[in-house]
Amino acid sequence: MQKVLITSALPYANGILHFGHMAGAYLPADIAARYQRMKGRDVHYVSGSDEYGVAITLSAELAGRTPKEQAELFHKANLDLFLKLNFSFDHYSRTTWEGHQEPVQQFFLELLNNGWIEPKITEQLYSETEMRFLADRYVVGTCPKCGYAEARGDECPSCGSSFDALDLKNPRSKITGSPLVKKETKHWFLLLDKFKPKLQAWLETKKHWKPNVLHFAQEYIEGLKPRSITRDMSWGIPVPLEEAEGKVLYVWFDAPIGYMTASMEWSKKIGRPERWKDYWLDPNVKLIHFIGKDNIPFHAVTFPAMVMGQNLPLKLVDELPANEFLNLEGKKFSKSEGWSIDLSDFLTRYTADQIRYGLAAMAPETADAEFTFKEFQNRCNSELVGKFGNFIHRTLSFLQANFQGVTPPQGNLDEDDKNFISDLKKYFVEAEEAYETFRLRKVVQVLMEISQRANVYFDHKKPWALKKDPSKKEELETTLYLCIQAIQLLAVVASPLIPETSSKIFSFLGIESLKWDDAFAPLHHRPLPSPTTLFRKIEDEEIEKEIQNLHKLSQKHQMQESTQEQTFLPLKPEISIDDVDRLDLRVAQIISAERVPKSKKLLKLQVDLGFEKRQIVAGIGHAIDPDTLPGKRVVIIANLKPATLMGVESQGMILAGGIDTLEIPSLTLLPPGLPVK
Ligand code: B3M
Ligand code: ZN
Repeated sequence: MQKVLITSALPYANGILHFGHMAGAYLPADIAARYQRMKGRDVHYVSGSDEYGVAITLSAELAGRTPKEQAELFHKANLDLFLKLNFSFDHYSRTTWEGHQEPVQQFFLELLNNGWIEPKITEQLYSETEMRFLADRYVVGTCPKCGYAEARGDECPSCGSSFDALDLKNPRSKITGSPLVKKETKHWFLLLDKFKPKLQAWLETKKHWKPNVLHFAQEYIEGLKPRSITRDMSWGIPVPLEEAEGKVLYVWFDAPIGYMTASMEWSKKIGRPERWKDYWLDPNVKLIHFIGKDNIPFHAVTFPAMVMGQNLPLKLVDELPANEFLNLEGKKFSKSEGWSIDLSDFLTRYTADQIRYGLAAMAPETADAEFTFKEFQNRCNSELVGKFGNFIHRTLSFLQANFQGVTPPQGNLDEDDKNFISDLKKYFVEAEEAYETFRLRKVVQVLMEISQRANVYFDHKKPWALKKDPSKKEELETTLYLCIQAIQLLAVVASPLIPETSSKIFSFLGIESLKWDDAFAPLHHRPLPSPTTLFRKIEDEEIEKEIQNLHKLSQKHQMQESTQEQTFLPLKPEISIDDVDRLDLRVAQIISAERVPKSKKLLKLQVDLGFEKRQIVAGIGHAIDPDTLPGKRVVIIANLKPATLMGVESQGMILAGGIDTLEIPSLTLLPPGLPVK
């Protein structure tokens, strides 16, 4: 049996996936997996969250969370979205699961032992203000290839190039904006240039790949250089060498191995720990990576090179159907600019199948494409309701009204019937070709052609007229029989694309499901249940509201950005009332205040709690004159562990809403020592 191994790019667990991602790397994979299973093939379909690397630490830092908290949050959120959209993963893993580390380190060690990795003392970008090396997304600068000014340290979102942060012009810190300097440190390099002949020969066998993917890969191979695969940071898979303490592997080194470790985790889960090998070590398996175009260099060149350097005969990618980008209403999706649709919110108003259908119809397969609400409405209404749903509904209602819901026998076929069947068979072949070559727009198109053709047949045969003429009984039965046959075909062809709807249609036909090749299976004399509505119509007002909401959201973001960006720090992770309860807040009266010698900021305060006196060191001296403080009443944290600041003991902490509001007026009336609620 043909084995098929399907992967979707592991999304970074640093944000919620949007329509663009779904249409690019995710929905096409699920549709392929479902189709391949219907073909009776042995399918293994995995993905998972990419949780290491700077993409996570940086976004966590900006959000005031730990990398672990950040990854946890978005792993759950994205998995939730996938489930709501009815994704059929065999397993959805995450790169922080405990079984990921060892195989990744093993990968590294084999490449090292086989001479494909070398250490080198190099200069890396260092921030003197932050006192740390910065790499990848911590660095912004001008793209060496296209001149885009906001390129990231390892890749350019504008032209898709992938490079080293040192290649950027005018590099600066993403966090502080400060310029970066070069400083020496030791790193390990994957000698990509040495793989060039192997990679070139291998790519020769991939002539059937999409031109965009193939050209990108070929051009990229031309300029291959050794590439650093280690980083000076702590969030990641440790480099498995003693001399590399404190260094981790670059996220693009560990992430693609995550496909394989996802299969390992799945194997463990199903209690057959060696099962992953049936997919990863069998040369007859077909491996398909579904990705967005920005991930082409890593999947067409870097990861294959890493695989080529292993001792185990691991699978190399066979198909790489990378998609282009999906835009939204004329602009790029941008969460930060509020130009985005919250998918989980959208899913409360529209069904998973409506969204799957809309995305497939607008998929960016050969060029960047656009998602518009109007087109979404139009596709859902005039196609799903008007053509597809209408044909199914009119046929099955007719059957209920005139045949007591029982499938009639097929009689002799006339020319119209024969033409109808032959067209249906032709469309079926086209649909199969489209699925085999991952062309979702074509699938959508064929599905509508079948619906359209079936409606034309129904109209032409006029069953409502045939039923009035008893001599036409057999013709009427045959017409109905063939229409139900067409419904069965529609259910099969639609199944990978809109699985929930297909299940419903199958249930209308009194069956659970069908294999792909059984699409024309004969329909025996069977009683069918009454059909229900498949799709609701989307009203103009709903779509107007969607468009208005998008514009409102983006305006809100623009306003917030101008006022908020510099002024407010992001909120810290949520705490519970129990956390608050642990603070003992008391009113205290300041007795005296003086400066701590040699410090600009620190003041030494003596305060009276009513039941005892305390010394507190407060960092407010740069903004307040100590002479104004004696006599004032403030709130302090009275159970804070004492600390020593510049040699002076501090037995508590003053709460201040800001320097100007150090004194909270209503409290000045309260006696010292009172607990604050
Ligand atoms: N996490 C990039 C991305 O989400 C990266 C893909 C990894 S696939 C091994 O676009
Ligand atoms: Zn660029």
